[in-house]
Amino acid sequence: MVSLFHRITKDGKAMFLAYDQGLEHGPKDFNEHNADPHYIFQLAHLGKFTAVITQKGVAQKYYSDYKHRVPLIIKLNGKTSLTKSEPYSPLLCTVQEAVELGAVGVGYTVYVGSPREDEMLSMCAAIVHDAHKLHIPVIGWMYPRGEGIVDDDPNIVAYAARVSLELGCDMVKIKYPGSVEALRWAVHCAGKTKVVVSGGSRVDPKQFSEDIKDWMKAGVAGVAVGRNIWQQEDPLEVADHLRKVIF
Ligand code: FBP
Repeated sequence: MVSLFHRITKDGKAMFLAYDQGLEHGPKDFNEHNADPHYIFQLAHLGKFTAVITQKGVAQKYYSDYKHRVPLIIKLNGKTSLTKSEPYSPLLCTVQEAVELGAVGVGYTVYVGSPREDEMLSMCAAIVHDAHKLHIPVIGWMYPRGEGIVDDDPNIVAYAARVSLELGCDMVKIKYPGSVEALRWAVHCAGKTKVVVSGGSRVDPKQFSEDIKDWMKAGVAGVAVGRNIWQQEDPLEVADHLRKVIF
């Protein structure tokens, strides 16, 4: 049987280029080159990423030129970093709209532990229902957040990974919980839901490749990385290293 995520993986492995930071963090993450979505889609294509992740607006205005070159995942919710209210990420795009824009996968953030977690959990479950009817895989961005929540606490990261399985997500994106053992436990708890790790803020490229080697040892399916690619001086070189480590 063809897997639900065969269009966004290669040999069961994922190497996603994340580019939703324009909404999540704003232009402080960008320079003259990477502020331009064309630069990113080109990079995703030349760097042989298995998919690129954007919000719907970027997809609407730029993706048509790259449709047959790199698969698209649309992030269905998002928020800016300007608000100081409790962690909540509203829905901005439906599964149907995402598919019409060419997406072959969708992503949705749940801030596990937020006082508004209930809204995000039920929305995520509804998205899984809609997406699966269209044979579209769902990636849950499961980020523990809220008062008193330590977001890289291994038990909480494993809990977040498990939540994605309970909701029916096909993949879950988590942050590195600080050790290979903790990551391995999160992968185990996620069961048949595949785990991808997010990149985080930019580090030395050699260090980054070493980190990813460790993550792969824990049994993850791959990475969903943004700044550690498109903020680097030579992003294609980093992508080459990444491919060697992942595949
Ligand atoms: P990076 O690899 O650049 O960290 O991107 C991963 C990601 O999950 C993005 O998809 C998202 O925009 C960002 O991190 C959100 O990070 P945070 O909520 O920690 O600011």
